[in-house]
Amino acid sequence: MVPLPPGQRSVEGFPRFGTHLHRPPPAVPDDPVIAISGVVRKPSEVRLPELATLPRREVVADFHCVSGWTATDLQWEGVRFADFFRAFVEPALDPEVSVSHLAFVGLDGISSVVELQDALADDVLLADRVNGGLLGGDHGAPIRLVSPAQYGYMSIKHLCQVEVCSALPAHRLDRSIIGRLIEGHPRARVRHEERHGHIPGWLIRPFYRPLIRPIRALCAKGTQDR
Ligand SMILES: Nc1nc2c(c(=O)[nH]1)N[C@H]1C(S)=C(S)[C@@H](COP(=O)(O)O)O[C@H]1N2
Ligand SMILES: [Mo]
Repeated sequence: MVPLPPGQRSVEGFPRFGTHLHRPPPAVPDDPVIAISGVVRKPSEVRLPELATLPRREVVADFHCVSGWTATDLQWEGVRFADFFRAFVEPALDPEVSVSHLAFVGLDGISSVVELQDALADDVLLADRVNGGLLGGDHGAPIRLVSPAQYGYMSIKHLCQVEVCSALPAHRLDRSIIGRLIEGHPRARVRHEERHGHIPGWLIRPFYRPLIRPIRALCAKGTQDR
């Protein structure tokens, strides 16, 4: 078995996690689209059936939440984000503009800001299936970003918008007190334990750790319910 990255503990199964766990997952629109906005010549929308023009890819990877739980050996299916970018974003770019970041936005309003180099990594998917079944509401229906090398907060569920940016998009950063306290790292690479924007990963672990036990319990309950 491959050892887990620093500070992670494995859980059974795959819990639903996120910022608004008390709310049900957002409703899936009848004709879902991924809107492309930001520094493009013209904003556009990609309807999900259009993704069928891209090659299907499968990625088996562990999923690491910054709070310290890891769901192991998830089998994701979808299209590579890099293929989506080349097919639907690049043609709309102004040759003068250089892209540095992408903001990913979910139907629940939650977003992440990812450096272009990380978003274009070979194992980053727009996934519509996990572990042999359709992606359900818990895990990001109808489609989500999956970036296995980064902490889970980058992998936006219920993806409905990709904002193309030529600098760090200040309007996407959470400037509230809580937002600053839990501020993510701009790269969030699990291998380097980049949990937080300013505090070293190992130092912040104990503050997240109390969350693991309730999550383990939630997972155990999920297994019983199934
Ligand atoms: N739209 C959306 N995406 C999100 C979140 C969220 O609250 N809303 N939470 C993030 C966090 S912190 C984690 S760990 C993972 C959890 O994914 P899961 O619910 O499929 O386990 O989703 C990420 N993507
Ligand atoms: Mo997370």
